[in-house]
Amino acid sequence: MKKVFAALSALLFSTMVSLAQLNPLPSNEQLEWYDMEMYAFIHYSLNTYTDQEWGFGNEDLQLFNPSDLDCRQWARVCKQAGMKGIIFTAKHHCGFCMWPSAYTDYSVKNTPWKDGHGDVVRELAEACREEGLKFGFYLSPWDRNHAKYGTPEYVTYFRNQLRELLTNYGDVFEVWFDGANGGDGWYGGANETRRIDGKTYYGWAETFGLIRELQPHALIWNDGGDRADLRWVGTEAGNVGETNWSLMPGIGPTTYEMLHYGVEDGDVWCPGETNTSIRPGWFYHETENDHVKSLSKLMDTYYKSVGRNSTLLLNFPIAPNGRIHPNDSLRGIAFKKMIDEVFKDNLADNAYITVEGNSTIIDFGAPTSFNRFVAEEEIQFGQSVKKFTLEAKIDGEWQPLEDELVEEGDGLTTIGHRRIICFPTVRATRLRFTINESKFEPKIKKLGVYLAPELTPDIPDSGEKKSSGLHIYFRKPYMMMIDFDSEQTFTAFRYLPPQDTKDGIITHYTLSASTDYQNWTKLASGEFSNIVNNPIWQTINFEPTKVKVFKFEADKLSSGTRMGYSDIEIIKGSEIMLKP
Ligand code: FUL
Repeated sequence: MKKVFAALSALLFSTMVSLAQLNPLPSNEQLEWYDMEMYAFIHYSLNTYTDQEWGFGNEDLQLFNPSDLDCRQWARVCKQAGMKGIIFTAKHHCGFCMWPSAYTDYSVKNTPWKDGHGDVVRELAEACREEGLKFGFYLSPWDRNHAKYGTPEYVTYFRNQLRELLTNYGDVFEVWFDGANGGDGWYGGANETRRIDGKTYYGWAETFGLIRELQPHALIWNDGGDRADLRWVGTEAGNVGETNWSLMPGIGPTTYEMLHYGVEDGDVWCPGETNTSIRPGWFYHETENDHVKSLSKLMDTYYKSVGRNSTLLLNFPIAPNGRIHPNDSLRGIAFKKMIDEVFKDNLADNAYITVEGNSTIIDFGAPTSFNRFVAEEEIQFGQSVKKFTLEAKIDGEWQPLEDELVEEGDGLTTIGHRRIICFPTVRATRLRFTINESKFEPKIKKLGVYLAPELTPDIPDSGEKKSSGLHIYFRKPYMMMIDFDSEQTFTAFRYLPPQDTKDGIITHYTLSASTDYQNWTKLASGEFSNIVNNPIWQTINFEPTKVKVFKFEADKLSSGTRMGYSDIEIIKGSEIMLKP
């Protein structure tokens, strides 16, 4: 009898194991993470004072002396903007530490701010606790300041810093390891290019082990190597695929498709976190003060992240005075108010609901106007739904509804934690939701039907190409020329990289000018930091210069052999006020 029992339990156990393999499940921490829905990124470092996106690693420590640094203001703004936590750039690629690390001199302790006695990480962690927000940090693995970067000694340094952040600042909900490893940097004065293999160099298994030991509830975000708890969604534009599985293969390289859409038969639970900034850049730039994202753009981002089985990690940059700029805080708070307004009244609550086979029919009893549909799966049992349809009964006829935010198809694919479908307002008596395909018996937790107010884009995008009036020609595949009928005085050159491909994006450039096509003056050369992941307008400012012809050379491309561009803009001295 005992033997039979043992055999039966062994069978049961192995069936459970293989079922678990077939249907990986989220951890409790991942379940709590979905429910956070939105949390903030804060980008603040020496870059804030040099107007850069990536510091080189030799920026002057004397620059860090904010007049009015107030982490409580950051926490209050984020809370009012509906954020449930904050992830802070404790160290960005330049290597400058926002806490007084014992392992480097390149930190707040050697700046004039609070005579070197300040600790931004501590002030923020405390402010988060006071406001009831969760706290997390970004620790850049790439360090353009450290002399030993590229050797095993640096990895020890990196882990020592990680230990400091994990042990001195209370509970941490997420640790963010950026995947960027651009190559060149200051590196203690060596001033050279160093390449590492991001998948192996940092010894992720051991590094993750440290986090599991010191902060067992922290989630790990990583896009450079071993699969962690959360994945990047392959873009910084603020959207994940309409098909979005929370699964990934446990090992092996990832492609854009895998990151953006997840992998239906993946064997580990690794949901996508959608990260984007409330402005074009991650760090503060005065020239972007009027380019804070519009309410309609932010709502679009919300539908394409939280509404697609993901969360939204929304960045607020800190201005040089040490506070979130009023343009960003007002927009952030308006964003939260708009979300509340859209979802305040679930029309399904007062409707009569029946189930017929795979269909759920929501009967409103009378013609009712709506334009949003929400469905949620019981995600703790796994993600099941592959395909569904939606129909509205209008004037006695069933009419199909489609997701208006997708470019191809009806967009009615996966559901997961929460799926929001947007469509033009219909006036219907009933709504029919049918699950057509699923991986296993689906469990639906909630259905919602809403009427969102119409939004007029508050910052209209005219779609006008700024380069259309310019005379542009190429001397070589990597050399663009722009000439004018007569000499003119210019102060800035702006480049918008290709928007639909990564081929031909210029990462390093040289800009020269001439008045006679023979004698050239170099105006600037350098790097367009983070341009591949965030392909936004890049501005090159220079002293007012008389120009008949510009020569814009691509010293390095992200990939491909021909420089690409979406748009070019050249600014005359008096046209707009730009920072010198
Ligand atoms: C990128 C970084 O290179 C950017 O500077 C920024 O921190 C963003 C969140 O991740 O990959």
